[in-house]
Amino acid sequence: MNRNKIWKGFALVLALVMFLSACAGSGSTTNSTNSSNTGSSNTGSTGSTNTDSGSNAAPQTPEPAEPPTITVYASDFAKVTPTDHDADPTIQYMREKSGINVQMVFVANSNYTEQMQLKFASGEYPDAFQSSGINNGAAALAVEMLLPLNDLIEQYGPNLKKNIPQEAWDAVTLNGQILGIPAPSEVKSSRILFIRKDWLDKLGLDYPKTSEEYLDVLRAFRDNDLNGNGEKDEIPFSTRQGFNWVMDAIWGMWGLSPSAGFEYNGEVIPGFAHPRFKEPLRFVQTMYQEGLMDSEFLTNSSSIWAQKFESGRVGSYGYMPSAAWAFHKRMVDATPDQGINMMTMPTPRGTGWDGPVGATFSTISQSYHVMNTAKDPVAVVKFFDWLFSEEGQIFTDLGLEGLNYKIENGKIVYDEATEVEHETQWRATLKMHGHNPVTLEAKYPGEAGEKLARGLEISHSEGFDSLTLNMPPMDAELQNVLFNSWQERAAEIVVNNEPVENWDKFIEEVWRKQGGNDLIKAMTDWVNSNK
Ligand SMILES: [Ca+2]
Repeated sequence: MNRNKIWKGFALVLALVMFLSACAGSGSTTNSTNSSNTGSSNTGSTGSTNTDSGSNAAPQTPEPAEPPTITVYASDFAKVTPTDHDADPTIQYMREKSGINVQMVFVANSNYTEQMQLKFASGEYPDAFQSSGINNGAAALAVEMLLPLNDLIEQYGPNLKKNIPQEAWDAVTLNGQILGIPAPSEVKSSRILFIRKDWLDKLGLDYPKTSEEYLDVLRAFRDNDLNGNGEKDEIPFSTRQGFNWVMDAIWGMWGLSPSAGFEYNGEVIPGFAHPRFKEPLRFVQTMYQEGLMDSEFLTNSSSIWAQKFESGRVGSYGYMPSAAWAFHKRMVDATPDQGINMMTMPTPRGTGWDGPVGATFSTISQSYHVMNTAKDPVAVVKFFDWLFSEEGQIFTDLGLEGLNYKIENGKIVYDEATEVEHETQWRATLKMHGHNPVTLEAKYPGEAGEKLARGLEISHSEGFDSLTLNMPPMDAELQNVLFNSWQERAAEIVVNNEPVENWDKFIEEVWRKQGGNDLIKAMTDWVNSNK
């Protein structure tokens, strides 16, 4: 039976999610955030003050003619990396322009954090390494070894100061100490809805502005054979693997995100435990019951989900604003004869809700951190400052003139095919700056740039805060309560068409007693102590 199959698949997915989060949790148990990053006000004015000194050996002043050397460990982002760094034109250019002899060490993206954990455990310390903030990723495993950068940035980071907004600094700051260099997020509201604009045009409809109008659009997508094959095979809305993050903009019509932290009655609670969560839950139930929602939404893997929208059957889905062009292109490339025009759209306003809509703000896309064992922290800061200069931004976004782009009549003409041809894509791991209109236009001329600019513009016009955005991962059990504990019951209500009012009862009488109260206490305590 179909339902039986759905549940079996869902249980499997849930087990996998729990397994993965348990793995992630076990990695972060060594993370102690009570770090006493005391002392070492390492202003490093000579560029060679070493913190673990005490032995007071004569400072090694480098020869003035030789550029300082630093080692930087970074994920390879699953790209091809240069084999001979000293012969590679991109590495050479970066060293020459920054004035720093950067030694890149690439670590496989698939298990970057685990590998960094092993390196730290064996005493292998790079001068700088990549992470995703100080509460997650590799930096969370070595917080007590991160060098505070406040003074160095003040002295050697004019481009850092100019290009990094306060909310990004906040994501790497602990007790007033700046413990890393954040890459500010290119987007603000982190999720967005996509919709088949060509289907809207065929139907003579505008972008829906309210949740009710959105339902009407989805109904029209269901009933009008818009892919023209004579079958009622359209999937008005599709999503993947339970209530995956790609659905965030649906909850966001009522200003909620399931795992984000919201203040309610003097406590900080996750979005799904908020009484208002019943409204989007009712919306999802309506979608499912009316055949507007992919009936396999509990089990769709990301590749099956992609197959569905790439085949031109899906009318709407959610994803990241930065994919505004890439996802349209994927669909057109896979199904070129349908006249597909996938567009991002502002999040419709949920009935009865007048607060902010969209998704939680994202503040950083990645970060780099200097270890307190670094011999020349000034050189590290200078290198990252160069990455934030216009020259550095053009380098990470567009590569090298003559290799990846040329200048014709004063305009940058970028050739994407050269990236694979010359194996220059590895630069993505050093992309630190946020939105740069010059490189965006060069990289995505015409329709591509227009679609991306629209997605970014919408992303900057909506969204809301999560009070627990920078909270470190909790232990595996609480992580499970936060991400998984609510999903099965919510799916039951949606699929079995149960009264949505049962949700409050579940939260208050079941969920709170099965770990929910502990989670709420952990979230509330963290927010109160980090105000
Ligand atoms: Ca059809």
